[in-house]
Amino acid sequence: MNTPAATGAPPETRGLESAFEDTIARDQRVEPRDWMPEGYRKTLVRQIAQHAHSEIIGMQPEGEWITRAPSLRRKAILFAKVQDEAGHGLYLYSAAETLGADRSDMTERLIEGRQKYSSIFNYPTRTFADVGVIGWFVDGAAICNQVPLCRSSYGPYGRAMVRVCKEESFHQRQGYELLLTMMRGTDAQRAMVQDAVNRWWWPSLMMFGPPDDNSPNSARSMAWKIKRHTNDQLRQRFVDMTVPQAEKLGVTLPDPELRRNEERGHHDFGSPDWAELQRVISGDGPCNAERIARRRAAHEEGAWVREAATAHAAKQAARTREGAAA
Ligand code: BYC
Repeated sequence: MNTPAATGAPPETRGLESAFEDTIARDQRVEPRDWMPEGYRKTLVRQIAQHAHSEIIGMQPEGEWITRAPSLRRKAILFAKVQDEAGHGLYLYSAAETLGADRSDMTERLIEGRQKYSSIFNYPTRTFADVGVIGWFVDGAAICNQVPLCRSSYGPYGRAMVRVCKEESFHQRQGYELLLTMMRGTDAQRAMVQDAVNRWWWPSLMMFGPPDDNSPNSARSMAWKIKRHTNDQLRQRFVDMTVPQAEKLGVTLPDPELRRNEERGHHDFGSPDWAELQRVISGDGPCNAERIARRRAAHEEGAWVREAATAHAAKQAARTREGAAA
């Protein structure tokens, strides 16, 4: 157990540490000004930075389709969704800043490959059906993972998740509605949907992370109530939620082992290729290099905006000082 004595906390922080443990035990929120163990702060910065980077990199696979969307309506919807993802990234960077992380440092770490982002965004979007399947699977997986994070023990993270989840629900429904429309279309459109489902199913299951017996961070994060469920529990929830939706849509999920297990009250399913997940996480997925190169270029192209904003802030601060001195 992580009692103050067990963690070997120095005497001067023991009272603080037991107050922190008490907050967690009572299911109350830890706020930025509260004392927290360094491990708790570091775990949160790791997870929140990775989450923020995922939202920002996640704009790329779908963003590529904005100019090619088949109608003005689809273009407007996709534009709005990709903009929402930028917004999610910004709330999350702000949440990480409340823990003392520096935004430009996080960006540097991302483009130097020292901080991770979700494996899912390293796969290519080949057809417009991929846009629908990303909404259905990827945003569906995000909802399963993130709704429990609304109760995360760290206040700013949990509160950011409330708004993010509302928008993710809209994203998921737009994806599913797009696919329903395509399934009512031609044979070629139905084939495009099935092909996209086949390509995105396994990578979507990998979004939940490695299996529980190979997830080094889960136990600690769950004890601190940063994570509320294990990777496998959330993966199961996603499969159970998605199977009836696939039946309604009229597509097959590409897993011969997938079947309802009445005894367990859940679906049994096959195992994703965990070696593939490791490869993608370590930088060797189909689009890792392209995603990072694009992010690096966008960061460099935006340098003048950051410089202008800094110069403007300095001018305003000088004016305020002059006003106060006058
Ligand atoms: N991809 O001990 P584990 C979105 C890493 S945004 C890459 O289980 P943990 C959306 C993991 O970080 C989707 N890396 O870790 C956006 C750890 O490495 P480090 C992002 C992964 O933290 C736009 C190592 O593997 N969502 O949905 O307990 C459009 C061992 O793993 C992955 C979030 O970030 C992966 N799939 O659990 C549409 C949600 N899996 O850091 C949609 C918040 C594992 O020790 N994050 N790793 O070097 C979480 O819930 C957790 O961090 C995870 C991993 C479940 C992802």
